[in-house]
Amino acid sequence: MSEFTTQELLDHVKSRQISPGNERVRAITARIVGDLFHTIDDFDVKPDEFWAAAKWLSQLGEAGMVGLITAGLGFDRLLDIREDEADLAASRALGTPRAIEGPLYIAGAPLYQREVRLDEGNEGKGETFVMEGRVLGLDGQPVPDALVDVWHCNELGRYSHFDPSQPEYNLRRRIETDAEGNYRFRSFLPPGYAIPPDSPVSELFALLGRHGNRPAHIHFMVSAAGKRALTTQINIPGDTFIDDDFAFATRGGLIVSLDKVDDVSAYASLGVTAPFTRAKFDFVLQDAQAAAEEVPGGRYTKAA
Ligand code: MBD
Ligand code: FE
Repeated sequence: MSEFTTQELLDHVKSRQISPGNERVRAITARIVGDLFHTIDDFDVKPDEFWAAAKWLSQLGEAGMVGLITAGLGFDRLLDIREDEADLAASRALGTPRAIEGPLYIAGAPLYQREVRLDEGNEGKGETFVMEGRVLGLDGQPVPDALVDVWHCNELGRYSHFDPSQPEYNLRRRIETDAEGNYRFRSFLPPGYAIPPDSPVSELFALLGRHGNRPAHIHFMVSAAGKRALTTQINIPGDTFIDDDFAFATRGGLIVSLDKVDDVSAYASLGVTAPFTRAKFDFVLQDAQAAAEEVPGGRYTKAA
């Protein structure tokens, strides 16, 4: 076996091939491995430190928390910034700002026409909240039969499917807009989210001197024929962490205004009997430039 310098080792790692492989994957892997070799050199990383990091990565995967770390280290927001930049570069009109999907979306939530009680089975938890509005095109025209897929955490900041104590699809619903593009739902104002304590993620964040809190938010995936599917979130104003989101996802255009509704007569079908808090919000969708852009669905569905 030959003796290698670090550079020779890197050259070998990059160049060994028994078949062409994939050029892009080869180039990106070579860059990442090279950068890590240099990081280990520059910081004089010791074997114990390297293996502690490798063990941490394994635990992160076993805990199903890779998606939490990507959000917390800014990668999810980075991808949104890059999509925005691509739209600007292509002179593509922007609709409602996109915001990260996060790692907690589940496809296939129960589907309803025009309105729904998102908080079914959660009666009495939190402050009664109704969100309503329309799905619009860039031209301001309503989009009939658009799909509004909505999900948020429970009163303890936990999401169904990731928290075994909650029923299937708790606080997750899909709403199809009516002919005028209207949707509305009743729920409660959710609290913020905090990363699980005693987890690989909290371990790293403690070492970074960072908190792991997200401000109160509600997730949406909005789609319609001929429109580009939109993944976004709205923020509830007044949260301590609104400008200090651990996932860097808060955006100005997505902080809703809350108003108090005293006349509940128009909300009987949602079972509202007392004054409640409301947010009005219209989603504006871009035009799809290719059929693939219309397809809603979680990030792993679309990933190759
Ligand atoms: C969440 O609720 C969330 O939306 C993100 C992005 C990361 C962790 C928890
Ligand atoms: Fe969330």
